[in-house]
Amino acid sequence: MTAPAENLKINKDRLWDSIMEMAKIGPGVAGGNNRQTLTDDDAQGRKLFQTWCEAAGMSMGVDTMGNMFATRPGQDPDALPVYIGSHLDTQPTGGKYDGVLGVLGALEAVRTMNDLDIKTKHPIVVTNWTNEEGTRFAPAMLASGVFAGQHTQDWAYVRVDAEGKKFGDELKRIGWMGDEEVGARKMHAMFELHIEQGPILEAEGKDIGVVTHGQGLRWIECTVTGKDSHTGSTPMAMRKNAGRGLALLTELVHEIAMKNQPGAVGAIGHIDVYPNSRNVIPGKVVFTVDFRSHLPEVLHGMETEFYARAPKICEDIGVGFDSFVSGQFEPPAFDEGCVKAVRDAAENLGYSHMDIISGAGHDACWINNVAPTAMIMCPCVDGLSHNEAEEISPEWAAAGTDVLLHAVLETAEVVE
Ligand code: HGY
Ligand code: MN
Ligand code: MN
Repeated sequence: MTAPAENLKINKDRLWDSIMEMAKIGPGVAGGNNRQTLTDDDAQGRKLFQTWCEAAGMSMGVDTMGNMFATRPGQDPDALPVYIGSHLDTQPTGGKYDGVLGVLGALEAVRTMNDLDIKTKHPIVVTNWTNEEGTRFAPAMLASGVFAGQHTQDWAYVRVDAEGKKFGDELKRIGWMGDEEVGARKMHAMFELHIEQGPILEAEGKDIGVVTHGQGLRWIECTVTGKDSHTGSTPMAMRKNAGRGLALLTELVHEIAMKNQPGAVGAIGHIDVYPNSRNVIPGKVVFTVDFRSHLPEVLHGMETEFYARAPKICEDIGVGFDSFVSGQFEPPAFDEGCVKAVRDAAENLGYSHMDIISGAGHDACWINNVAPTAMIMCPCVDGLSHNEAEEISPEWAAAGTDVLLHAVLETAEVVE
């Protein structure tokens, strides 16, 4: 096996052009993207990705969760493939790079291998995971979670969006319900390139984040029940205002996270108010608490404290409280061998780098349960993500993809 030449680099302009081309599909209203999972825009993005993969000589497989797998053959047909990829679905007010860099960076790595006729022992599989964001259908990382055996496919198929549409029905409607058994594929290793979505790398002046661990997550969906009534004629003492419950529990989540600094985070991002009328006291509020920490004991402690205090806070103001966990995973520790391949690649390429813990969840967090997995991160401007103003530089994108290419060639074993 020969080590990849240290000056081996990807084609920065081709990568950037592909990212900008994908960004035209499902545009947002402020320069970013709204290409939510299982929409017609998602289907259009998938078709473009498949066209590019086939133009790069790869064959496409699709499983029953819509996960897409484009294979570049290896020299040893019995060798398990090295998987590289991320997700093409976006938040409603998403950026152009979250997930997309990881999918199109993986494609660019294959395009570069093709340019130089590089042969590897292990096949390479470029992957697009369905519904990483969990914004239309909770939970996040749904399809990689089914692939990794964390959820059943039957349960996933009946996840519903805000309009009551089912995941399985929508997957079939857009024509991307494949026939491969989800989870049947076995992996030699998996690498995911992703923007940091936080401020650390840019603040530290580093080109590359070598992701050693990730945060664990708890999504607690809560329902506070009061009584709809007139905002004008209902005396204050008679009100059962579910909106007050939301306000008090929003502050509780913030207080619990702040008690667990440094490192813990907590917020409420999803909120549905009923009937959401200007002159009706909210009779019901449904919302999702998002707690995260890279320390299991902190994550569990925050969840425990929230459950211990939230019902009493609601009882004291005369409203009801109910909840269930709508998404969760424990803090992942990535594979040391794969992490070393990433770190060595950054070092050999001369890119500044630092070990980092991923603040966001990723498909790699689930795949880490079934295959040796690691992640590569690049900085993003002001650490901003899940915002249409999300921005990275072409140089950051190229550096991350160079590291991905070298880590993959090291792991897939270049052969003459
Ligand atoms: O929620 C997350 O961390 C990811 O962006 N889906
Ligand atoms: Mn992402
Ligand atoms: Mn995201």
